[in-house]
Amino acid sequence: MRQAWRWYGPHDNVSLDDVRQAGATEIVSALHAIPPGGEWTREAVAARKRIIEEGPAGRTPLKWTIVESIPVADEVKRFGKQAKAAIDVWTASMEAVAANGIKTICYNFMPVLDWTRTDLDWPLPNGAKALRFDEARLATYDIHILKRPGADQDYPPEVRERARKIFEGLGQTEADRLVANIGAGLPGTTSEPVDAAGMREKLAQYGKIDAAQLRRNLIEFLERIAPAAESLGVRLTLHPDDPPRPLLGLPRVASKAEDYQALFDAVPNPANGMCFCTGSLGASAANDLPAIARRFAARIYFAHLRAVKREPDGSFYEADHLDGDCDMIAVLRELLAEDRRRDSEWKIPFRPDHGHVMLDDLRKKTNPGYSAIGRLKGLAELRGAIRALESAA
Ligand code: DNO
Repeated sequence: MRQAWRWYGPHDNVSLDDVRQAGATEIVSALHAIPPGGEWTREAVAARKRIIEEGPAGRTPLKWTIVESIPVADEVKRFGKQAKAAIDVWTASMEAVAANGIKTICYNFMPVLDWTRTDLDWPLPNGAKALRFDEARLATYDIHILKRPGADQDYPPEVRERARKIFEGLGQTEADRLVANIGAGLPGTTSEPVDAAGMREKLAQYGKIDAAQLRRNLIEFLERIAPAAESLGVRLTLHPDDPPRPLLGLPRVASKAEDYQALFDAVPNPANGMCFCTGSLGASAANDLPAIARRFAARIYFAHLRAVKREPDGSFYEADHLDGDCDMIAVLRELLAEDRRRDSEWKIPFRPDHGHVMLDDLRKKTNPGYSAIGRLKGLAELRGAIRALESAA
C-alpha cells in the first residue's frame, strides 16, 4: 500500500518536510482556494505540482498523486437548471488534473454539508484533543438554533431532552461556536460556509429531494463523468458520508454497502470507484468494515484510515487509529490481499486520516483533524501493522 498525506498547500502549517519526516511519499491535495463550481486550469494544477514535487536538492521526493477533492457543486447534487453546465466545469477540472499526470480523484455527494463535527477540541483523558460528533449538540443546533420545522421528530426523546438542557446552558460564544463548527465547514470542506439563515435557505432548496432522487442525481453525474474519466485514465473515488446517515433532514446516499452497490450496478465503468474511509463508514455500527473492504476490494482506489468510538445515541469521537470500534487489522488484511493482486501503478494509496492534537501541537494552531504529530502517530502505527501483516502473509 502507498503511504500518502493530505497537504493543504503553501498555507498549511504542516510542511512538506514534516511529511517527508513522517515517512509518506505521496501527497493528497486540492486547489482549496477555488470555490465549489469553479474551474481548475492546467496551469494552476501545474503550479501546485511544482511546489510539491520540486523540493530542495537532495530532499526525499514527494509526488502529488491524488486530488481530494474536486468539489461537486450543490447545483449538481440537486440537479438544478445549471447542473449540466456545472458538470462540464467539473469535467474540465478533471481534465486539468489528468493533464498533470494525477490519476486519482476523490469527491463526495453529501448535500449542503461535507464532513461534520460538533466539537473540535474534545479533551481526552491523556490531555490530547480529539474531534467529536455529539448527537445532542447536533440536535441543539437543529431544533433550537436552526429551528428546522419537524426537526424534533428526527431525534429520540432522550437526545431531545439532552439538547434542551444544552441549549438552556448555552452562552452566545458557545452557540456561535456550534454554528461555526457545523455550518462553516472543516478543513478541506467541499461545502460553502453558511450561517443559520444561510443553512435554512440551503435546506429549503432540497425540500423535494429525497434519497431516491439524490441517488438518481448521483448516477446521472457518474454517467456523465465516468466515461470521461476512463478515457483520461482517471479513477474516481466517492467518499462516504460522514457521518453515514441523513443530517438536518438531508438525504445521504453513500453511507453503506448497498448504496455503493447501487452505484456500481448503475455505472459499472471501472473508473467508478470508492474512497474507503474507515472513520466515516465506521460511525455506523451496521457497517461491517472488513466485509465492505472485501466486497468492494477491486473498486477501492483510495483509503482513509482512522477509527471512531461510537456511543449508543449515534455520537462518536475519533479514537487512536488502531483502537476504535472497527477491527483495523482485519481491514488492513483485506486491503493488503487486494493490494497484492494489483500491479505497482495501482497499489492502494492510503492516508492516515485525522489525528489527535497532542504534544507540541497543543501549543500551535492546527487544522482540525490535520495536525502533524497526531497523524504521524497514526501513520506510524498503521505502517507497523502493515509491515507485520505483510511479513506474515
Ligand atoms: C475530512 C475529509 C472530507 C473529504 C471529502 C471528500 O477529513 O475526509 O473532507 O475530503 O468529503 O470529498
